[in-house]
Amino acid sequence: PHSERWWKEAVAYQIYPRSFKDSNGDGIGDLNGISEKLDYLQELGIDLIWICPMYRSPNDDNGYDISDYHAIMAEFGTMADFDRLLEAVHARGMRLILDLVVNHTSDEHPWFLESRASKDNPKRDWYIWRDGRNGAEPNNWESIFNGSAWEYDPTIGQYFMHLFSRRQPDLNWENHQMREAVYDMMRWWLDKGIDGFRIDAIAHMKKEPTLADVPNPDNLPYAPSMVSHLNYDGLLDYVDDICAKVFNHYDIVTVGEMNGLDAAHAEEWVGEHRQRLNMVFQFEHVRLWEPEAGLRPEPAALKRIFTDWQTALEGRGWNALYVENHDVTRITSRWGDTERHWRESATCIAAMWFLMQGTPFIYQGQEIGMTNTRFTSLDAFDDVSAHNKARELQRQGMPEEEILAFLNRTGRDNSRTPMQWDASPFAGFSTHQPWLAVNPNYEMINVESQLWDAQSVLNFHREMIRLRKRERALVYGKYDLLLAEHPQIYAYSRTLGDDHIVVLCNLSGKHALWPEAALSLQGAICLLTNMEEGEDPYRLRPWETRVCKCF
Ligand code: TEU
Ligand code: CA
Repeated sequence: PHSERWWKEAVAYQIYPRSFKDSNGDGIGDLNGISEKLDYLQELGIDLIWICPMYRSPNDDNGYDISDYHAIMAEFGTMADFDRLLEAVHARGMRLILDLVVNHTSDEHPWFLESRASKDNPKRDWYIWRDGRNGAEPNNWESIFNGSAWEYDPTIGQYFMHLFSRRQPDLNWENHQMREAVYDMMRWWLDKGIDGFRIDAIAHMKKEPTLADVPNPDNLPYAPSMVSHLNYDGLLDYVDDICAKVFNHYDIVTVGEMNGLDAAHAEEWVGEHRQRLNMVFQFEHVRLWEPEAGLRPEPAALKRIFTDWQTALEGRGWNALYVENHDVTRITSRWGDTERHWRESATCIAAMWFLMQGTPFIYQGQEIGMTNTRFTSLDAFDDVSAHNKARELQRQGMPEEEILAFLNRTGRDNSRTPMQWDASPFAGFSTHQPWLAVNPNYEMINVESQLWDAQSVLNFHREMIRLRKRERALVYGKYDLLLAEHPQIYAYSRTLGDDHIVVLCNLSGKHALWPEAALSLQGAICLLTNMEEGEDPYRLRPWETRVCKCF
């Protein structure tokens, strides 16, 4: 059994502030916009809010390039606005966590400006500088955002490492002075009273120490140099240092963004007795989708990955549950069927991931079934990584329409379009043309139209959240996979003491049946469903989900 913690019982909601709500009509979401919508979030049943970076930033990567950790991005408001937001969240009994971006800073951060100024600057070693090799980059590592991971800086004539954009130089975590400065910054926010952090790109903080080339004989498109900085040996020593010096002194929740971790090693990160992180956002189910983005995964693959994580951590550590965020496409477009079964697939997938063991994180707009958008020109994209990718594909000679189709299918901007609040111009997000075009389907998909529709995706989420709060088995209960071999149905149970709840999801556009002998629903009571009751209890219609209490 699991120990009881507030953050295990919480339902979390991720806000991408630029796209959530614009309060002052400049087309850009802001902190006061978030404050305006707290009633909405509370009514939905949210207890924990994570806001993506709202710090001072030149916005090369929408705030993930921070130039001042102690200031608010001018477009988002002021520190007073932040303090008011934090207070209002707490007044409602909700909690707020921030994005902690310390793998890198902006190239406009004063630390970097000092570091680049001269070789003997005391902060030179706070970043990763190397001489070139034969007039070229120090090694063949690639940036996650395409191109070399090195940028030449003419001031001194050395290169600095950037795993993301060239305007996001990587901090050197081997340097203890730098660490102490970062720890002071963390304490500053925690002392202000925030409730924890989501730790950005934590998987990449440790680099292979010799910075050796990584051979790529086959010219693989997916950066092979990842092996030298993704969950690299010794990374946990950094984590232990952060926890010992900062996190463990506060009653907070921490979630690491942890690509490159599999279920077999999850316990090392979140095993409760280890006093490291509380949870990680693992990537295995997200990466099912690479590199052939657009193909819906087989239910078998989803079952394997989620079941591995559920089983590995049972009684030992806690999962963070999610299927959407600001870096991936919308889940109904990715795993569901927006053409024929938009509402059914949005709700069916919701029950599937949300009711497992762990703290669920809903991404803004997911609760109304927002879908991928469609841009008609490359200029319409905002994301720095999309533009880098487009340039690379252009160089490879891919025709423009194909690039457009590829980015429309895979691009991160799909999940960054403005939140669709109502059917008025600009979807009620703003009174002004937004920084990124509203998804053209906002007249059909928006909060207002779903509020009073009992069958809506929004009300399904609301009911599902209420159900989780009512049934402790859905929080602390043990997970067991059911109908393991069924090709269409993802089914599992949650058991706590005498309580036994079964979640059934037909992840397909076809009817799905199973024999009663494999899973009996005798005497079961239906707690939640996305359809009217059918005639046959052992048949699920396309994208039907049913959550039942069994006796
Ligand atoms: O994303 C980082 C991220 O997704 C990597 O950890 C991942 O391993 C990589 O994309 C491989 O697919 C975070 C933020 O969520 C993202 O928005 C930022 O752009 C990025 O860090 C840089 O700060
Ligand atoms: Ca604004």
